[in-house]
Amino acid sequence: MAASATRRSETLESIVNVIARSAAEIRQGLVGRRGAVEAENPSGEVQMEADVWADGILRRRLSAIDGVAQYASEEEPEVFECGDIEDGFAVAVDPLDGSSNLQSNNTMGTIFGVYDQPLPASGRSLVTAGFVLYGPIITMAVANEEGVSEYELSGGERTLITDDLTLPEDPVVFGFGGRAQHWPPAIESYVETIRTELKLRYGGAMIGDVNQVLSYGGIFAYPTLETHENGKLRLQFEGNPIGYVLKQAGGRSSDGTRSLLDVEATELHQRTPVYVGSTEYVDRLEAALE
Ligand code: AHM
Ligand code: MG
Repeated sequence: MAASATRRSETLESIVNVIARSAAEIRQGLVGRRGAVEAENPSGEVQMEADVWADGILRRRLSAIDGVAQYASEEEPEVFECGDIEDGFAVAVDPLDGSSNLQSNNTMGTIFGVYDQPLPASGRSLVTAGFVLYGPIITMAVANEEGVSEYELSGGERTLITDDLTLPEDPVVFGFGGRAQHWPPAIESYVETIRTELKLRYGGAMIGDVNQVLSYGGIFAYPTLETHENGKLRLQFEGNPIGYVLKQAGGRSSDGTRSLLDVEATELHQRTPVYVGSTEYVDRLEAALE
């Protein structure tokens, strides 16, 4: 990463602008793309027509940015090389997080992480990360070393709502993924306890659920399961970017024993348990799993 500080910050600004503009196009193009295609993503999950299409838009537009050297997506097996990694960033995206919600017409998102190292990379090499949330309105959260900003998007244009998005002090909500029958006993008893303190909010798209935690405080998890030790979510495309956003918003993340940002990156599509939110609740979760 030999580029000058000015060029680096211009590239980061371009990446965020391109994602905001792509989000407007993605949202509009969801109509008529709610069905599955006859293919699986690299994690063995059914792909929706919208997943493939959103990935195509993001790959085309992000890889064209001068200063983006690698593009990788939850929907593609390999890293797409598009520049000199010695002199550019690697961008990892989940083009449509929660796309199974297309069937029930519920919330979805686009997640992105901009890494300073070739992929797969540690969350410690993230320089910017964030997400777009396709709710009743489109919002975007962007985290960098200065903190977390939230924008409303209209036609791809960003309007700043706050440049200091921080978790509220009194946590209110929780949401845990997977089937309770597959949770290890320690997760089950942790949830038994916190459900007497917090309100359940689970919508089936990590981004929607994480944004509730960012708005109200609390904890979101897609935990370790007895059937799948590493849960469902992927480190490069989901765990790291969301762990970074939560940290910069004053909370923290964990894989059960350590910050997600400290999990060793071994494979592009590796999975990890994800626990993110208010520090007190993530700390208690780790203690419950000890
Ligand atoms: P996706 O990125 O392929 O849509 O999968 C990730 C999603 C998360 O958004 C969400 O937390 C989880 O899958 C929900 O899974 P489940 O339907 O098994 O509860
Ligand atoms: Mg996802």
